[in-house]
Amino acid sequence: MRSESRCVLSATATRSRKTRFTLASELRFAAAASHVHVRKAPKTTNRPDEWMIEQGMSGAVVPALDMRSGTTVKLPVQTFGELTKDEEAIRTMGHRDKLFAAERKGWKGFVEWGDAPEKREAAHIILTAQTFPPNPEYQFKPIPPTNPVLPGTRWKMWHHAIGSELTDAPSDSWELVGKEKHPDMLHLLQFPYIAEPPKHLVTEDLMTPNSLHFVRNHGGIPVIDKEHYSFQLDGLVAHPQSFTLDDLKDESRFPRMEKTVAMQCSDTRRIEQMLKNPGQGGEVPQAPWAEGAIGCAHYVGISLKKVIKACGGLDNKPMNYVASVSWSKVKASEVMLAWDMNGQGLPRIHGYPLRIMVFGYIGARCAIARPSRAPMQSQEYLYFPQQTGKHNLKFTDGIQIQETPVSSAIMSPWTKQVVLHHGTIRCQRWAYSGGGHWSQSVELSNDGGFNWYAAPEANLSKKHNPLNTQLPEVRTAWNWGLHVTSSCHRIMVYSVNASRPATQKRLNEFETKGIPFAPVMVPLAFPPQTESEYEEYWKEHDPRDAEDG
Ligand SMILES: Nc1nc2c(c(=O)[nH]1)N[C@H]1C(S)=C(S)[C@@H](COP(=O)(O)O)O[C@H]1N2
Ligand SMILES: [Mo]
Repeated sequence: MRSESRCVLSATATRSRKTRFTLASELRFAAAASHVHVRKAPKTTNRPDEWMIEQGMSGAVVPALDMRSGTTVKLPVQTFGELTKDEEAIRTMGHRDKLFAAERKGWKGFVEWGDAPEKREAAHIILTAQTFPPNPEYQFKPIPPTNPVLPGTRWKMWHHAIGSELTDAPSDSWELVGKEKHPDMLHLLQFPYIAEPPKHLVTEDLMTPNSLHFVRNHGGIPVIDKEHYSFQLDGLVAHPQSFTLDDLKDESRFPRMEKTVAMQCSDTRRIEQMLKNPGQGGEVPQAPWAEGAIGCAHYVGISLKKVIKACGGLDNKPMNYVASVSWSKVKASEVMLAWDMNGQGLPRIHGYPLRIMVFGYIGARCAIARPSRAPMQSQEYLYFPQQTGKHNLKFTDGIQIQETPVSSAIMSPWTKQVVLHHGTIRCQRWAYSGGGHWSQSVELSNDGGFNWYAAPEANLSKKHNPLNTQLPEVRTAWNWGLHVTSSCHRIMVYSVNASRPATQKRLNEFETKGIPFAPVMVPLAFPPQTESEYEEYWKEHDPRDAEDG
């Protein structure tokens, strides 16, 4: 059948295209019909998702190829068994309500792990005496088209497994989202809560309203009563002290400080790296960030340097979380204890009643100093050189990320959008020079990066000391943790230039017929030429086929 169809097709090669197509589809129809009658379908050994696997669209189930010997062998991939729970081991830990009871008056949903090794050990045993569902997030499955995008099932289950003070953490956190965040937020992870504003709202104003500022939580949000709040400065100072909020706000002791700060997560624009390979890192399964994880707000507070001074200055003891922010940064008063964001206090979801802001450093440094969060720095926010295989990565090989990268993003148009224009495409974007510096120059290329056009100076905000330049391709700085995406942001649009007469004519036809122009991937809604135009063409044109013989 097949060779016959080939023969028929070649015989029709000099006929018009249209005729050829008709013949081919008739033949295919005949072939399908004879198949049903004559042969019984043999049993397949394929998986139903065979095609997806072969095309690399189901990375989690692609077998590794073992070519270490003379023959190539497909290796089995990791699978997950039934969920298990060792009730006895959990019972021996004692009452969870006692183990993880409320610790501080006026603090709900807070458990101190760092200073309580026994408690940490008990929690560790409880969590390892049972299994939880495997990572269901985007590393294994396509990203769901929902909002919240990811539910964070395992994080919720971990909190419920600990119980007591942490039982309500997931629901309290979500309730706070409803109260404090804009209804248009794109919730990437429901718990711990991670969200960014939609693109059109990112660039609406230079300043980001609190309700639209991105959120990156690593756990629940403790509900803290400000009367019972105190800020403890210990470990690194000569005379450790505890301060109430009123102490810190006392202007006779600490001069006020105000600053407009652009903060971004080290994972901003991670999605571009993710599309190359989901990578590795504790954070990766949680935060498929796009370009909205950047926000600019005005903060009021005091310099951490002044508080350290009030505690007798630095002692030469080893330091914890804050130590990882260099002393020079503190000395330059670039580390701030802030209690106000855009004149509206500090939202609970952003650290109420007090948070640290480290100017020009990744968001992950903007926490309150806690020894328990040290692993975040030493094991999570690392930039791994890509030439080292994931199987060989050691935490000590990673560069600890501090300064924010140079970055920019086109927020409009979007990739795969159809743009109708008269020769000019308007782009909306943000640009940031990294490390707290403002951009010197913002340039746009319409040919994939060969020619660049600078944005007019009048459109740029005030700047300070920029030096960094973006790499052209995301692949150039791809890293296993998918951190600090700093390459040029690329979009791909379908350009329809109505300043061309033929294009305008076609657009008019769509308009007359009342048919929307997009999407461009559907079959043409009406033919681009009439049948007679087509015939006319072939009367006047030679098909350019060589004479046989
Ligand atoms: N206590 C605490 N501080 C924290 C975090 C956190 O999970 N807990 N996340 C950090 C990270 S990774 C970032 S990017 C910023 C985000 O700040 P935002 O959620 O207020 O926008 O806070 C940082 N400070
Ligand atoms: Mo972050």
